[in-house]
Amino acid sequence: MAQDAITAVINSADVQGKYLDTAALEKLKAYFSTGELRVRASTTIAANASGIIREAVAKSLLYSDITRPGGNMYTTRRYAACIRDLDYYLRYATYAMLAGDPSILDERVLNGLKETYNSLGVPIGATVQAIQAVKEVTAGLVGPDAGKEIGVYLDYISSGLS
Ligand SMILES: CCC1=C(C)/C(=C/C2=NC(=C\c3[nH]c(/C=C4\NC(=O)[C@H](C)[C@H]4CC)c(C)c3CCC(=O)O)/C(CCC(=O)O)=C2C)NC1=O
Repeated sequence: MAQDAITAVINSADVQGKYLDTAALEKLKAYFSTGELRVRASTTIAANASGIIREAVAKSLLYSDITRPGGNMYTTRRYAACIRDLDYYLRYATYAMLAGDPSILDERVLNGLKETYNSLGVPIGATVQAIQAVKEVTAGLVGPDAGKEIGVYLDYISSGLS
């Protein structure tokens, strides 16, 4: 089950039958103190998602062998599938950032993804490069602090694929 920063610390305290310890409380403090930042960033990302993806694709994939005949993004259908995948990554990373917890990514994005990519010949290195470009473009838009918050979850997807 996907959880958030609060249920994560509560569940682990409950397993031990204890109140939250100092480390758990510090985690919650960090989560609450960045709350407004994360909510604001998610609003900006939502309003600019398609532009972010377009720019990230231009920075990382366009004019490479991947978009030429024989490349995995060649043909409108496959190009659109790639854009859609990047859109999923940004949207789910935004959910995870709001939750302050990556478990939603394991559950709804990464589960079986690597196997699917391998069986379809979707290049993972190029995908990770594109996700890193999404990270940079997003940080440029939301600023360095919020960029770090969303970056954690885009990196989580990149590592999960690698
Ligand atoms: C929300 C969870 C979720 C994810 C993550 C997801 C990913 C996903 N991407 C797919 C395909 C694909 N993904 C890509 C992506 C790319 N090709 C490249 O060269 C680029 C590097 C890269 C974009 C960055 C492409 C081109 C396909 C189509 C491959 C094919 O059918 O030949 C497929 C196979 C089925 C389909 O075509 O729709 C899945 C399941 N689906 C989901 O439901």
